[in-house]
Amino acid sequence: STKDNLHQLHYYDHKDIHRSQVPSNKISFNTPFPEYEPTDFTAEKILAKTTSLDKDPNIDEPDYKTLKFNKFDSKYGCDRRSYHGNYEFIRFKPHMNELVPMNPVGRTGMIGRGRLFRWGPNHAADSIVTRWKRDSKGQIKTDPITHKRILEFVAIQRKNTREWAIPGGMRDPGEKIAKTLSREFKEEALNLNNNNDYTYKTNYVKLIDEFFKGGTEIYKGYMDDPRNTDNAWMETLACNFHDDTGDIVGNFKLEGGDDAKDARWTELNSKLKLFAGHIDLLREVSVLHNANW
Ligand code: RP5
Ligand code: MG
Ligand code: MG
Repeated sequence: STKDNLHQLHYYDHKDIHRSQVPSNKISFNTPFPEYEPTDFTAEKILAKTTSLDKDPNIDEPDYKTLKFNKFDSKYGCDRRSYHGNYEFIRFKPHMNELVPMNPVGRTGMIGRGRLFRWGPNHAADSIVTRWKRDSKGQIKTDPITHKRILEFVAIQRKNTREWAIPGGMRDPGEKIAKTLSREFKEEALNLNNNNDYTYKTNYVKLIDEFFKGGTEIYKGYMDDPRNTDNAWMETLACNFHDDTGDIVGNFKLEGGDDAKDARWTELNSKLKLFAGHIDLLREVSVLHNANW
């Protein structure tokens, strides 16, 4: 099922830092793996000391002990709960006493936080905005083989990996998840942060906020993301916002912004090659609308 796919671990490499190999039968932390020597990696940017609460302290800082794991941590405005229930803890290294969150899916070949800001779950939200594919007369197109109607979704191209993806991003401290969904879409697919036309922007924002009230939850849980480590991982809430008539989103002027370099309407089907586990989210959307896949 989709949920199982999303729990896969693909062992993506970080640019020049390589994960140690984990055979598929040794992914689970319950399986003994005494030879396991994970790469210890936390990016410079994450390690750099700061007073900002956007980023968690390192294990050698006194504040590390004050983090409220498996709880909502009000000091950081950060939800440290996993969608999969309470996560467990593991020694950072076998000879060390410090305990760190343990990836609920299993070993990734890497310890530390990699490029992630938080220990444990790092919460994100993904907006799957869809409409029917139509011909010039406005008729919905169907697939010649399956005879099912074809959906289109808004895809963005990520600046960091150049891969196409669903627009989405990290939940800001204290932010409601519904806000994350619309904010990231406005930033990445509409580039509204860089639009100075005030009238255009306010009208547009009203339209979009209204449209974003009618979402359907597609998935919430672990995301098989290239940044995941044994101690820090992505979890996401994905929502579908569907424009059945095409009259609302049809007016959206797509433009990549923030961490996206491009944004486009893209046919939704099983042949897409997308970032992380995003293809599995789209499959669920095709099922929801009984659309071609
Ligand atoms: C993925 O990373 C999520 O599905 C979401 O799309 C994304 C959030 O990270 P950034 O886009 O902020 O890098 O796991
Ligand atoms: Mg973003
Ligand atoms: Mg993003």
